[in-house]
Amino acid sequence: ATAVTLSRRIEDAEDVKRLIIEKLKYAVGKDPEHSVRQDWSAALILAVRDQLVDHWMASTRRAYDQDQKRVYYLSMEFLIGRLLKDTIINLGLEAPVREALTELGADYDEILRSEPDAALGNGGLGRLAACFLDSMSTLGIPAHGYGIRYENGLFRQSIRDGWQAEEPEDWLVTGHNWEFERPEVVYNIPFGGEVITTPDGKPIWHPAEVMLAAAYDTPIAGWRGRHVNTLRLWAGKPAKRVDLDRFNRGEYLSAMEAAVRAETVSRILYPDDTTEEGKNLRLRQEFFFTSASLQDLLRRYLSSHDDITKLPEKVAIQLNDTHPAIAVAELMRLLVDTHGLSMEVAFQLTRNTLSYTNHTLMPEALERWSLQLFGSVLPRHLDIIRWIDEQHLRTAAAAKRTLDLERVRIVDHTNGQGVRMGHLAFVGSHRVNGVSALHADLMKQTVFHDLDSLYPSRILGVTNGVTPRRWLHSCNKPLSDLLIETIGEDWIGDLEAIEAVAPYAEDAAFRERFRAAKHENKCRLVTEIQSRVGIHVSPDAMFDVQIKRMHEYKRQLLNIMEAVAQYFAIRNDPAADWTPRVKIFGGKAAPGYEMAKLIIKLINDVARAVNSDPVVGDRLKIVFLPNYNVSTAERIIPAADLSEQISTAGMEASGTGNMKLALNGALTIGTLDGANVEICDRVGRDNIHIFGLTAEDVANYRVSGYDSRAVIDGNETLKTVLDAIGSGVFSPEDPNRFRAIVDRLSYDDYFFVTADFAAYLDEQRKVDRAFMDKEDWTRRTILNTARVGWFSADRAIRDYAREIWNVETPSAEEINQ
Ligand code: 26Q
Repeated sequence: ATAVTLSRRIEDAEDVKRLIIEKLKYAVGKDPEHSVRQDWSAALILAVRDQLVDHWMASTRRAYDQDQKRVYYLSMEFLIGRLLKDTIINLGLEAPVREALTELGADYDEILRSEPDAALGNGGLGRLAACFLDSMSTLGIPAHGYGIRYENGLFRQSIRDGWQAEEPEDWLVTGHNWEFERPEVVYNIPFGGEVITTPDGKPIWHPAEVMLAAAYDTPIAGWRGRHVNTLRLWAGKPAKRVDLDRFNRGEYLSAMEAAVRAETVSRILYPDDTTEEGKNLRLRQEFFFTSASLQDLLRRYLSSHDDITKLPEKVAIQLNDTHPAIAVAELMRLLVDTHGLSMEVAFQLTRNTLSYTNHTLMPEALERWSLQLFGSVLPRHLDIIRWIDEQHLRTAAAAKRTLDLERVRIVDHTNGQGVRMGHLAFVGSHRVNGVSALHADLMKQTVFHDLDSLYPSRILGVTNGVTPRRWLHSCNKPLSDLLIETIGEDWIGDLEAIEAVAPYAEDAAFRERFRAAKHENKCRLVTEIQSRVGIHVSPDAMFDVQIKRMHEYKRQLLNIMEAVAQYFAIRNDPAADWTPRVKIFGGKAAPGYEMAKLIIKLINDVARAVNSDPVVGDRLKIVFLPNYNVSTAERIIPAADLSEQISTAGMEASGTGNMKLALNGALTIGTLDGANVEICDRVGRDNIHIFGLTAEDVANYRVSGYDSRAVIDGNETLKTVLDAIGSGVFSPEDPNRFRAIVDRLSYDDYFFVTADFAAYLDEQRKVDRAFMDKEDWTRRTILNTARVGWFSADRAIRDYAREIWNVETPSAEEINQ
């Protein structure tokens, strides 16, 4: 072969200029003179992408040459957000790129803002997958993310007259310049039909329909860009585009039917609707991407290994929640039907290869498919699952204990009837993890109690983490610069090194600069609030932030009720010494979740009254920022003073916004829920504002009963707030608008909003007083930044690598050299 050495290495801004112009001309097809922002953006992304390719290929070659164990992260969601800025920073190219663009007459920041925000996820679970990709690349673990290339990601939210409205998000229309289409990588995905057993007893699946999964790859660079992994997303394609016979008969639409059906599978992301009934399309989506991913990784394994029974030594597959849990049956099917193994051997291999992360305990959120639906879409898999269930049942029966066998079965035979995907994932995995210490504990006590007793030590906790690259270094330049100047830059690749800044909490000059960084971020957000929602807020007020999906258990309602109480208090005594606050909300409600949408309306109705009341002025402002997504998070988090983490104890599996906000120097007001518990342990009880019921209190109340009526009657403030909301004080044009909310709290306060109301208000007043003491507040925020280094996604990935995947990771020193 001819050895051709191509190099596009960048040494300086001149190189960047040359490469951008080259892309502009030969890839985008534009003359710089006539290029618009979109052209510059495409050219820059393509030029930066080129920089990844050599590292990418070297990473792949290394994994092959050294026969390294590979990690596959299967997730229905990857909430990536924008890639350009982080990639440029990871590669250390920010200075030359900025200079080059300036010289070319293009605006770097404007180009960054024009990149679409890839919202291929709902919230925490999807963003965690994205942070983990970053960390696996940073740690040099040979890994693939596998997911779906949704044509439409999470809907775009707008606020019309205070109500949420949804529009489709077309992130692909401007072209996704990061990805490489892989037309040669396609797999058959069968659906439906029936299983017929041959005379010699071999079951053969005759699917009714076969479609294709086509691969699209996005390179993912970690810190310093040395190792590059692949995010491989699957798009649905028809086996044949048009039915020519039909077309020739003039049946143009029906000639396309199969194509439309196949493409539908990757058309749209389900907006997390935990109460929604399972849908046929959702099951098809789950099987589609899981099957394609397993076929792909088996092909890769077999291309350099001939003994399939050694699979678990070279492959670890992580299931991000139950969404890809069908992998248990699909891997069995491929091993048995395609590779000729026995069921027994196939099951051993499957279990030793798979592991499962659970992200929720809420019973209504646990996936379960009716036997009817499951059998009609995946008949062969239903047979395999029944076989696994039989084996599992034998283990359970042999384990002498007094177990209700019906409750541990994968296939539920009681009146509910159906396949329990959590049980399937549990039984088919060698490790099952929760996402915080408390959550892992509650898994053992509640939904997985019986399975835990059958398979002790299978459950473990791996507390979530966030990538410090995106969530501090890149999104918060003022603070990152200050940290680098003060303690160096080791923390970027080894976040626990940020602890070195703790002593500076006692240094008045440093505190002044820490405050200045926060102030700069707040001023930027003030401008954004003004331009996006037309509300003027003061950067000197406390920025009190609750940003997350809208859900009753997250209790945005408790937060806005506190605002109402505070509003009335201010009106009663405007001259008192109030701590000025801006309450900032952001979050989407699932389109079918009426209560969550009503709470958005309530926030906006209260905001309207408060913000326009001249008596109140700067003492209280309420802002709902529409279309909360990764990019807006990157601007809000650095500007936050107070982080609201106020879920009903026992219901938030971990939370990750709590980590991002503390890292960026916000104090937390929160319940002892999810990872808040561990944040409290690390920052210290004096540096966090904890209130309310514990998970244990909540569990006890659920047994003994809780009387919210009595609590409301015993608390004047609470009564006043609820009366006002329920009687239309904030909705005079429709006085009954919020009746349903007040009724819910009065008769069936499932999320204990009324129970925690008084404690929450007390703690908020302590926060007010604490904020007034500027020096002490800053001291405590510095200690938060300094002490949350453990919540790095790098640490979480090291835990997975060691305790679940059995793969090596480099030491922190090796990362930083
Ligand atoms: C299920 C069935 C049908 C349609 C949609 C879904 C669905 C989709 C998304 C169910 C759940 C989700 C997302 C869950 C999620 O984001 N959980 C969060 O995961 C974070 C990462 O571990 C935790 O920090 C949060 O506490 C947890 O709520």
